[in-house]
Amino acid sequence: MYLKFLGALLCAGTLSAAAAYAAAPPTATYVATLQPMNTNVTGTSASGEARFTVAGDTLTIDISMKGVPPSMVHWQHFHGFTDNRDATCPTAAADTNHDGIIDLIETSTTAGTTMVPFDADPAGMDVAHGQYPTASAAGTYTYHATVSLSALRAAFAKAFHDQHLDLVRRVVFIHGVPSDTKLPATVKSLGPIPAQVTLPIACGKIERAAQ
Ligand SMILES: [Cu+2]
Repeated sequence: MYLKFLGALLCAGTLSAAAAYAAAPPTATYVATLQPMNTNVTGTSASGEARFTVAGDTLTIDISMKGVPPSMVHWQHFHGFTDNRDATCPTAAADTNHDGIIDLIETSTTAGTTMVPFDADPAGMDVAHGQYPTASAAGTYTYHATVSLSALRAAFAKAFHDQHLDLVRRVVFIHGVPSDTKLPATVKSLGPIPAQVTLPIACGKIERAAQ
């Protein structure tokens, strides 16, 4: 009688543990370690981390930066190739016009195109008009956003005819030097956007991380 009761108890315990495990959403974490770029222009060494956590339909994005030009807005995105080639951060070789600066256009050979903005509404995918973070007077900032993965995938598919965000094939760029920074005319930007706004100041390749 006692053994039978114990058996039922163990069985019920195992079942409830299994149910709890099944109910927990699968999670995956991706991290990009951001290394400085164009330090000869910034005069600082921008570095930090971008962390992406996927849990069910929620993508949580956390970016933490230091050493960025202070008291100004910094554009930030993931860039990649629309044919899903593997994007990498540019090296000195990307400076094809040899002006000593790797501008946004020169990043395209290794990193592709601007894709998803880390602004107030990433799924809105409005790169040029997004609300991006402002650095403190000490040159630091943190960014936190939660995004519906299905909404982001739908917006991504509309823009790039591809449903796959494919984070591990993307790189994160942080941009921006003060608007009064003198840049040679050889430093190119995107359309009418000033080169000071789009100048890359840090880059990191997104990699799958252990939990
Ligand atoms: Cu960008």
